[in-house]
Amino acid sequence: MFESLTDRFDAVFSRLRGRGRLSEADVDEALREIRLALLQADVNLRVVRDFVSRVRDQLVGVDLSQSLTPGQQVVKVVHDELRTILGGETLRLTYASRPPTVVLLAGLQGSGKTTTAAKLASWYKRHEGRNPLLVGADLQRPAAVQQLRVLGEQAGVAVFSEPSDPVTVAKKGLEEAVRLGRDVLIVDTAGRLSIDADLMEEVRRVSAIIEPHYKFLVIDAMTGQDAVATAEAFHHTLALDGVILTKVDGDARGGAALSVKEVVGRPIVFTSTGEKLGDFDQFHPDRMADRILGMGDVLTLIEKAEAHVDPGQAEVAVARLQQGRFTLEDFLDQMQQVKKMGPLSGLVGMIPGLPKELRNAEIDDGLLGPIEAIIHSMTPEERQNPSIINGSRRLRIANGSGTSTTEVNSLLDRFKQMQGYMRQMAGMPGLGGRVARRATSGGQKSRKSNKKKRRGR
Ligand SMILES: Nc1nc2c(ncn2[C@@H]2O[C@H](COP(=O)(O)OP(=O)(O)OP(=O)(O)O)[C@@H](O)[C@H]2O)c(=O)[nH]1
Ligand SMILES: [Mg+2]
Repeated sequence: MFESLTDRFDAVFSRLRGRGRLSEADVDEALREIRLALLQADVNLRVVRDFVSRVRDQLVGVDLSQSLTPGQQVVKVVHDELRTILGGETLRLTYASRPPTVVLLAGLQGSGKTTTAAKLASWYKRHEGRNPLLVGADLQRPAAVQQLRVLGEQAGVAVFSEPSDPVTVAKKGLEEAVRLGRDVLIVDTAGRLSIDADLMEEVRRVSAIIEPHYKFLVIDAMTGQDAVATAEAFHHTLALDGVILTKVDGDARGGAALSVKEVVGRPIVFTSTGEKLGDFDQFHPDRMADRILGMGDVLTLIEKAEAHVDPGQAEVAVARLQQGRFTLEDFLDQMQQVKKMGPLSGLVGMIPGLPKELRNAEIDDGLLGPIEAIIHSMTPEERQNPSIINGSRRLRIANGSGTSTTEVNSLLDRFKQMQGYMRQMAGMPGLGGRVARRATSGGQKSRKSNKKKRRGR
């Protein structure tokens, strides 16, 4: 999401950067381009107009000719306004004093409700240490409850449903959660092709009976402004608490994300970025503004690492790196841990200061496949000590992994190079220590949060 917008902003700001002073004409020109960029990102017209006028007002207040860094001033103002239209502060999710905390998901057909229900349950479990129950209240499609059961199993979360009617299922689901002592209840509901009175009446009745603490609308980012119109209609009936934006991975423009809060008055709470359970993140307006302006999103990257990377293993890996004892086996472990964090192309956008060419480079997760296959085809001894890999071993590995000896060679060369760098870094005073310290403090933090999770259960 936002790739093209990031490029457009990048172009505007690089022209301003390094300028000693900015004339009024420079600012006008920049604002005109920002306006165009937002419109091309499919942002709601009224939102664009307000955005540009607020940026202009703030820039008038700043004497840019006096400022030492006028370009940066403009960036700051745009950043703050972006954060505002994305929702300002991150929505803090709280818990009912009398559990369970009830979450209702509503939305159009195919928007991603059922997938999101399972992802949200998994998020509550993994990140918050909660013990959720899923409720399948979509009885329109015979397969809908089965789909939720399959996804629930993947997430390790129980699913309640029965073939009666949505209102009864929701009510019994709530009773079941109380009986089982579950602290979060997530209710999946039926969707329809277009907004119709039946749909609205049904979710309204489900909502009335379970009185959710959170009513979230699931919308498909790829449908752009239509999604925003949908949100307005649902908000009218249901008084929403927030929006969950799905299929962000397929939406390069980001128009829905940038318009929803201003148009509907309700923030985006989560985004879904792929088909896998872990492709789901809490939405932070400030971090998103950073990302749009090409400043990266280190915090989300760290959180993903904390949720998916085993801190114990990471510590061992760092220690081995420093001692020059990092083997191909460790390399394979690390690669598999990184893969758990989601598609590589999604991670790259979070790294700050990356040149545009790299940020937009097509990163193919498939590239990791042959590397894994090559390492898998090695004997444990070869993984520990690649220097024993001679011509015949090389051929065996290439055949076993379905690659060529050239590919095997290139992996071995790169690995040797990497070991060299690592030994150099470990030899540098200070640096090795810093890496180690960071690894240990990260580990401690994770352990602490695990403890918290256990207490929560
Ligand atoms: N790429 C991608 N696909 C997604 C995402 N979220 C959901 N999908 C896919 O979108 C399709 C529809 O998702 P569902 O969860 O079944 O949608 P739903 O709203 O429950 O649909 P109905 O119950 O029929 O109304 C499925 O194929 C999902 O795998 C996402 O964030 N990214
Ligand atoms: Mg569904």
